[in-house]
Amino acid sequence: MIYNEDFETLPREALEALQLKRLRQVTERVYHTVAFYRRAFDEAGVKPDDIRSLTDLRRLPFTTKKDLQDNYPFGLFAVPMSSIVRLHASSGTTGRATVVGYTKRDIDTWSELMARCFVAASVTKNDIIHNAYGYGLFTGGLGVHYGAERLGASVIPISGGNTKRQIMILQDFGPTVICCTPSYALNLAEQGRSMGVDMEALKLRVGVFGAEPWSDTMRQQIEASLNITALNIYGLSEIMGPGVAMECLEGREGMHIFEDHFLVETIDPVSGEVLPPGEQGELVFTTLTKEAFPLIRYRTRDISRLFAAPCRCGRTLYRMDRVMGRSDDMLIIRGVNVFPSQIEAVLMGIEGLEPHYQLIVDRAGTLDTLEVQVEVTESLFANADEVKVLQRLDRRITKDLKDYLGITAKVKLVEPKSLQRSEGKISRVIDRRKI
Ligand code: DLL
Repeated sequence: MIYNEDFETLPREALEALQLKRLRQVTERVYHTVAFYRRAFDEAGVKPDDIRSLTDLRRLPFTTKKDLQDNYPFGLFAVPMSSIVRLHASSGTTGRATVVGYTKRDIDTWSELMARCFVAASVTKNDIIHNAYGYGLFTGGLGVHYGAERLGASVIPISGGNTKRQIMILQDFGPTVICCTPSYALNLAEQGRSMGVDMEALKLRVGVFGAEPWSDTMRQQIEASLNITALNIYGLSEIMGPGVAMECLEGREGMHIFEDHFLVETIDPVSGEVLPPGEQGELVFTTLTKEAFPLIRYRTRDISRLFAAPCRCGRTLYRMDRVMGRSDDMLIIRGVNVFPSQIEAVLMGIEGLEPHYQLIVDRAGTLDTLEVQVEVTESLFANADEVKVLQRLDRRITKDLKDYLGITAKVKLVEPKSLQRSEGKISRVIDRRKI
């Protein structure tokens, strides 16, 4: 099912013509309304008129998180405050929050794109949506909420936290769709089970999960524990919030990017060189229609790759692969680059382990060390009076991490339910080197 057939299935040529028209408009506008862009374009020796084709995009300078921080809070807004109807912010892990603003039309566009996401997930106005993304400055809660309302579905604005109450509502209100972070979905399933609730018997049929990296194996775990189809949704506050890209039920291989509103590139994170589709690199977005807070070539730090192949759903929009991680989350363990999601994939491939793990990075002298803490299953734990079983498992994990990723890690098997559970975005890495 497709929400906006006209735009989601545009032939590529027509789509590219629309993108160029919009790109020219946005560059013209930011040059004349945002001092930061005028300066940046001037320094790069490029004028809005120089943008004659989509490849001319490469002549424009990148915008980075630091640029946003330097212009905190409203310095990059392209409209007066009187036209702003909503502010959101993302806290980030370092430095100042990033503040983003929306005009009425921006909220309208966002609602439509979120409605597109729901329809891609087969959601209709007859569905009841349990929205456990946090409401507040985080874009997840309200972004999803407006999209659900646009579609005409019934929304339960439960927000994050208070897991016991969430489980009660899942039973009593019978929602058919759940939206939250994948780590929180697992947490809900687990707590429900421990309360004696048959989580597979709930009315839920589909989940729209995002806001943090997750693996395909984790998808299978969620699908099995809640008896649903789990789909991936991507977005970031700077570009809009949730709904920049969404997986479709038919394809389930990568998320369609709403390219009529966002121009996407992948670049080599070191050289900044633009990469062809299929090659892994950092995602860079240019907003084509945003009024309040347009961004030109924003470097997301998210590592992924683009798929140009047509999808059986009929959408002509390119897809992006699941995000491997952020370039700033990449761990370098004794010279080997590794993302937490790759470690997750190895762990999830081993029987006897729960999808709950934590990575602890430290330094011994000049060497970085990695400890992988992972929970073992209840059944294994109950029978584990034989120390041998645990030892064997420990050796297997150590070997697989070495064989598949080339990293040497110390493995620590921990009791079921002993690691901290997520109520929103989970943090997998504890970096003791900074302390
Ligand atoms: O997380 C927006 C969102 C809300 C997306 C709800 C999806 C669902 P921020 O807080 O600004 O916005 O964080 C954005 O989260 O740059 C990625 O690193 C990460 N991220 C978002 N979606 C995914 C995903 C929201 N599906 C940052 N897979 C992004 C992996 C994701 N990482």
